[in-house]
Amino acid sequence: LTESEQMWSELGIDLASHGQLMNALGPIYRDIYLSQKNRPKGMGFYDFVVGDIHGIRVKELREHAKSGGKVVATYCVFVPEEFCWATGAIPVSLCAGTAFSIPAAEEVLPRNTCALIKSSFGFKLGRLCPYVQVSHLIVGETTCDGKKKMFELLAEHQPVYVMEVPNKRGPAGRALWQQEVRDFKAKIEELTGNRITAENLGEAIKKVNARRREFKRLSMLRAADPAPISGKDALLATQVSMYDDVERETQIMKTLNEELEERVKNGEGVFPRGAKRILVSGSPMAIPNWKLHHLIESAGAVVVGEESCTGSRFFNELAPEGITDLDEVVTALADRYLKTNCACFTPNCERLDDIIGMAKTLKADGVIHYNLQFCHTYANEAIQVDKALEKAGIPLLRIETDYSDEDAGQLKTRIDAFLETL
Ligand code: BJ8
Repeated sequence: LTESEQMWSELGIDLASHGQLMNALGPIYRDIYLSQKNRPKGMGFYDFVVGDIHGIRVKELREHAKSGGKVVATYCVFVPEEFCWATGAIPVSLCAGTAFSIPAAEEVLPRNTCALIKSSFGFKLGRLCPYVQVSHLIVGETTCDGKKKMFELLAEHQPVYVMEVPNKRGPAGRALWQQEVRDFKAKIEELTGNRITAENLGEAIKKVNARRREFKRLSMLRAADPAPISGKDALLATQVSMYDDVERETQIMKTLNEELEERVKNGEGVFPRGAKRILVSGSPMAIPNWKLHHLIESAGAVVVGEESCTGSRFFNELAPEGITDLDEVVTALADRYLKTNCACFTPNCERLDDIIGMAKTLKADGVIHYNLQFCHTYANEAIQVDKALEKAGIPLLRIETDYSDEDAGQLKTRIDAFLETL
């Protein structure tokens, strides 16, 4: 066994199936990513990370665990990662974006469940993900019914803690969320044995904000024509930073942004000037879900932004800095997370404003709304998105899909036709 295989086997990974998954990922990454022309040099780090996706980072997490540190796995951007960093725990985002793990999940879950839920659950059942295996606690949330119920089943296999996210943002919803955030804080303190103070939480907030600021900077650089980076590469940077070390990511993104600033200054880009510009909005895209971006960019258009949890919802809102009273920081932090414009809220008008605002700032020619099949919140909210964009005069294409490649041909036809109209 190689060193990595030895580690995976100690973590209880099913080596045979896992080997198939790793073997499949390499060629996909080569086709989708490495075939791109004129990529920024700064993407080299991400190529390296994906090339050893279950190796180096897992090894770091394992060493952290061996020296008494905790690893906290999450599925959603509602979970305040700052509490983890403040107590010396490491948060990792788990959301899974491959059809490979779905057959294992479908032995238990109904088939008409969204691909993201099935893929996540399948990673545990199939013992395919070392990040799941290495974590001490999985944090779920009640953002949608499918996830909520899946977490009950997941708890049969591993410790799971669920945060209740309100349906409405009014005073009652806010009070509930404030309490949920406080309970989660207590849970992390209990898990790690470390107290959260105004100081360590303040430090954690600064670190996470620094990464958020670099992502906001990247987002603004993508407003240039020609776009200095492909949508695929920008998406990858977000996906990786969700499970990587926060300070390392900040540094990597800073270097990448400096390179992109030069490109913008020199009028250099990855697509010709005047290429059609698309804003993607909707459900999150977890690694290795690059399907829609790849289809759009293969058709000659460039994705200039993502209004999603693997995009703007991950970094747009900064957390409050400089508050010295612990209770006040926690309150302000909870309020920051409540501003996540997820379709789980009713109403969720703020998201419509975000989409229109981003489309304008990023000079998008059109928006493609993406929702996973069987995701009722996003599918139904797409109707509101449609109305709001029509009013704003922004063209929209609505796409519903899953992780399989079966509909790739049909999607390509629809995307080509949409681009023709722009
Ligand atoms: S804050 S978008 S990461 S919940 S796609 S599992 S909603 S059926 S992912 Fe999400 Fe948090 Fe909201 Fe963001 Fe359910 Fe829909 Fe599946 Fe979804």
